[in-house]
Amino acid sequence: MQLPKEQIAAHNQTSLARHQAQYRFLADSLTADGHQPEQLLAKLQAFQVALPSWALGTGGTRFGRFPGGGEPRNLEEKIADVGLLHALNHSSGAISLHIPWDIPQDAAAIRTLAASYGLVFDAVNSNTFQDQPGQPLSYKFGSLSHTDAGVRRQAVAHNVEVIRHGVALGSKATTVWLSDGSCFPGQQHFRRAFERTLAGLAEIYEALPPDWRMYVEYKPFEPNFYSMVVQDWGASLLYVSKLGPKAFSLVDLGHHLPNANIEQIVALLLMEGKLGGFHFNDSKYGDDDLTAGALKPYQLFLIFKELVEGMERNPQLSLSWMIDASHNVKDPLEDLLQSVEAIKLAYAQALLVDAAALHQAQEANDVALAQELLQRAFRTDLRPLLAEARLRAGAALAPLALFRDLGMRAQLVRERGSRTVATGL
Ligand SMILES: [Mn+2]
Repeated sequence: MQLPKEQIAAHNQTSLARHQAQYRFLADSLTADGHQPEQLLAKLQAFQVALPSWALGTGGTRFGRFPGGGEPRNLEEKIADVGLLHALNHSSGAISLHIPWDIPQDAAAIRTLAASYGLVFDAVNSNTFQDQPGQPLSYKFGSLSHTDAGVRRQAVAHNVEVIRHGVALGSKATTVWLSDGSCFPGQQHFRRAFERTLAGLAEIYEALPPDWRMYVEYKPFEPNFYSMVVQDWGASLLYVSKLGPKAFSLVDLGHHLPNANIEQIVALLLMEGKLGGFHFNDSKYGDDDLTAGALKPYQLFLIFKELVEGMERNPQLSLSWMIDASHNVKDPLEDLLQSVEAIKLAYAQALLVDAAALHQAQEANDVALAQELLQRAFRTDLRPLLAEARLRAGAALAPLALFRDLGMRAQLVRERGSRTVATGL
């Protein structure tokens, strides 16, 4: 479903006067504080967050799944959904595919279709956490870390095939998340499992084209509940340091134990030049099932404060931004609009931090001032700035309201049916 620009413009007209008043007020106060609203707008317009092909349908838990209707039935419809979101917010100009759920039959046609929505392909993702129909060997006891060399070869070959699909689509990175690990003490020898995993990753690394990167994602538990072969940022950093300059750690916000200081992890990975990408989501207990910013917007801001510092220190820094979430009760498209908004808001707020003053406060051990400086930025309502960036890009002032006012979900249900189920988790 293509969203005509006139429809967006007509909807924007209904709230334009109110927006302009709010934006003028904000721009004046930002200017008075020494900020440059035009520069902030340019940075916001350039910031794009990739959407994963598996987040366009309703997810589920092992207890059940409650699809909402109108879900994309194939890759073409997934691209159409991301295209729709990008038309609404002009911030989701990339899609990240999951192989084998989304193997393109005709890569050139898929590229052309994506381009018609203004989309490019972000990192491709492999899957050795499930067995696929017809697959000769099982991943029940692991993939790259498996005791059987045949299983390890099969897992390497799959990852190499994922890279091949990515090359055909114009992607430049592959993300490897391994579910390998053990459920019980004694089940797996930690060191041998690490060494086998490293050997497998090295073979995949060898298959990377020269301008490609590999992201190694970590997770402390699930589906294995005693140990994971890439359990935390330390393990990920070990692997990517040993692999070489094209390997980087990937931080998924939901892949930490409760209360982990993720912003500190981000700062240190940046220091080492080994932060490659991000999977955004929010989490209270485990994994990645809440909308980014839904629960801990201050943490998201603190993470972005480190990212902004890293980007300013190294303007060549190239990071992959992606949402990785599952939606059990919300409309997936509405949820993704909310996620992108929360991510960009945290980014914009982080851009307001007075880094020089914070540095001084830190060196002087002025703890109260350091907190003031951070919270002054965090408590600034920058929503009109985000809306202005969208307006200037031809997108919607209020993406979620437009999605609802035009009855887009109902249209999708009419087009695709009420019992469609998207491939994914
Ligand atoms: Mn992830």
